[in-house]
Amino acid sequence: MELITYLWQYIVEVFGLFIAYVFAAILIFLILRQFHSRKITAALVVIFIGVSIAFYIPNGMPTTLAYPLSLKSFGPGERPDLPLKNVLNFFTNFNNFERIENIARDPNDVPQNIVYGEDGMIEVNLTTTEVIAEMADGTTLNYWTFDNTVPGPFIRGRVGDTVLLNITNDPSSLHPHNVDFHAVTGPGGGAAATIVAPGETKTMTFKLLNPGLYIYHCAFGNPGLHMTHGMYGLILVEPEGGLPPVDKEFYIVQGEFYTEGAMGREGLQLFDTQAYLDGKPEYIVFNGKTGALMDNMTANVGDTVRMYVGNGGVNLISSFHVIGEIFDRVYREGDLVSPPAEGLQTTLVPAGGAVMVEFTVEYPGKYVLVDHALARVDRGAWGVLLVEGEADPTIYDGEIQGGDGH
Ligand SMILES: [Cu+2]
Repeated sequence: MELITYLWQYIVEVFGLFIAYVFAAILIFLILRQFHSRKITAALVVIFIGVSIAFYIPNGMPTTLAYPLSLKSFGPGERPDLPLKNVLNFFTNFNNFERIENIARDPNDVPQNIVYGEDGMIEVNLTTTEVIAEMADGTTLNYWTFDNTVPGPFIRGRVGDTVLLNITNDPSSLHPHNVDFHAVTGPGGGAAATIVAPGETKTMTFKLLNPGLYIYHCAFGNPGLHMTHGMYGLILVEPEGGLPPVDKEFYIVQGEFYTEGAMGREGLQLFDTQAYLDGKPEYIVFNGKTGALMDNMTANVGDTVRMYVGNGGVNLISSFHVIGEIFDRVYREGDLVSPPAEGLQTTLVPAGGAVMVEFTVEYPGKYVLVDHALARVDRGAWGVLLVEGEADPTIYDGEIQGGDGH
């Protein structure tokens, strides 16, 4: 019954279509009877059926039902759609999927003290899951995650460290998963050694050879399909000696979600393969859902703020900008080896890449983070850093009205 409440919009749509179609056929039949000719009737019925098959069914059906059976992919992996068997499994198992209250990873969730084993190893445990959660009020998605949030956990190490990774695929999952760390040197960035079927666990170790800020993501089957369900996160490899201390660190990852229903449509939203191939996401968000970063990032005047910003993609490059601030240092594309760029307004975050930015906050107020390709803000790509403290009128003096002032 719960499934019906999630799907009622589709049911109404299909029901409406069905009624219209049946009555169109009846109407044509009634008109034909006026001819009193079996031959004409038979010919026109055949034409009606032929036109229906050739034109109406592929074009007039809601795209949800037009399952892309004929889809071709020229990629090295699987097609970017879900096997029909898995779609049916999804609906049969719908009530067994865990419901996650808030899919968004807390942007403050950056580990500060790494615990090393006696052998100098860092242990990382990841669980891949498939869950139901809200993208926006009333709009629900089937998310695939690392550890039940988007992005997955922030992993932090230092160059020369060895990571002992345990990856478990939750038994309730319908798909195998794995993990490709862009920080890993070797086949698939780890993906080749971490494929886990539902209920399975795999262990591997890898050495962090290169400092930098890196994306990790699921790369099983069609990797983009898994990533646009939410399977990505960041791994930081600090350079020798570590990064200089700052007052605040935040963890933000942009991502795209391709849904059958238009932006804002309520109910369960199914994955739209065509929109994915076209690169036209309905939702472009920071940390997995709309409004994820509205009221959870704060700093005080005088603080140095560091933001680790990733882009799970899979189609768009982010133009990351903080309204009312200038980045003092930008570690472009996550490069922690070269000297940073200084005094930048907007920086690019490639799909499957990251950037580290630092700035000191000098004046209190609300600072809005955006992808400055601004139509994406309407699709969800924004957040707020609230800065509190003394206002210095030599820096900014004016009556602050609505909007982004407060
Ligand atoms: Cu996956």
